Amino acid sequence: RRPVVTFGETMMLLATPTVGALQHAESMTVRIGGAESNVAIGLQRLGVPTVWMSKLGADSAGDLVEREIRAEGVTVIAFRDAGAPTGLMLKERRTPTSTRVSYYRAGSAASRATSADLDEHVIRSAALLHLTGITPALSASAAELALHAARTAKDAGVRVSFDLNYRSTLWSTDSAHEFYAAILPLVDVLFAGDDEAAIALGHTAEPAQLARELAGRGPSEVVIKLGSRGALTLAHGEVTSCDAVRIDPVDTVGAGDAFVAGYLAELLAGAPVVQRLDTAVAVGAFACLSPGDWEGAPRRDELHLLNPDDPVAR
Ligand code: KDG
Repeated sequence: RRPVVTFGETMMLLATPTVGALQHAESMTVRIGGAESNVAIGLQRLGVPTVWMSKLGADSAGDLVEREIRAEGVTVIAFRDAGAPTGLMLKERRTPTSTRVSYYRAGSAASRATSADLDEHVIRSAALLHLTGITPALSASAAELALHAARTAKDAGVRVSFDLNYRSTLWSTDSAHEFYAAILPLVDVLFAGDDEAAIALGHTAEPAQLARELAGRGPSEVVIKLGSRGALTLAHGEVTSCDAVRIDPVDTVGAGDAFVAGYLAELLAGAPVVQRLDTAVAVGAFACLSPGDWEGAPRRDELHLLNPDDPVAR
């Protein structure tokens, strides 16, 4: 089977295990996190082969990132840059229900990636190329890389999916707008939170209207993620919506990536839109039920565990 291919930055993730300000934490847990590898791992757990491409520092954090992603069965193609570190992310649980994320990734190895770091052959032979709005926010060369990857896929007849994943701390809305204008005509399936869609369009509107306006810029399928309010898809002019699964979240970071993995797994299996959405919200819910950005991603045979009538698996 042809794999889903993605390119992105994955960081070492240090998280406080207890609630409170970081300066009073006695220890930190060592994990990894990155939107595109979160999606790759989510897909791999659902049985879809994936390739994750990136650039890492020639350091221990890079070894950790590479080992963890490989351990999930994802094929890793990551060049090592001896002149720049692997990015770092801190996660603090300042209150029991809120998480504060800080990045230490300016000048990281991934931010120095250029189009030359792409394996074009791997992209051309993919079932789908998945990109997010984080990569182009890292640097001008990474933005050029993302566009080049999308063009390479498009020219080879490979479908392109793109998650807006807007990060206000990484770039300005002006730079984001400029990039969206360039990439949206190359995108087949677009994912966005309703807040992100509003930023991309420059105004707020009802989710279905946001989807219609985004579809007008190129993508044939637009999926709006609404968190605890569910999700909707606009495809072939038709809107399909879906409720969220009711859960008590432990850690919502990474839920959007898990949602994308669930959606793409069903899309690639040829499932109808309703089923794409149902699996996506279930996989997103799973990600919220474990600490960490991707660790909670389910295997197919675990999806039924969210069913409240069936709480014990024997
Ligand atoms: O989407 C979850 C991500 O926020 C996380 O895993 C790290 O890639 C990341 C980012 O830039 O925030």
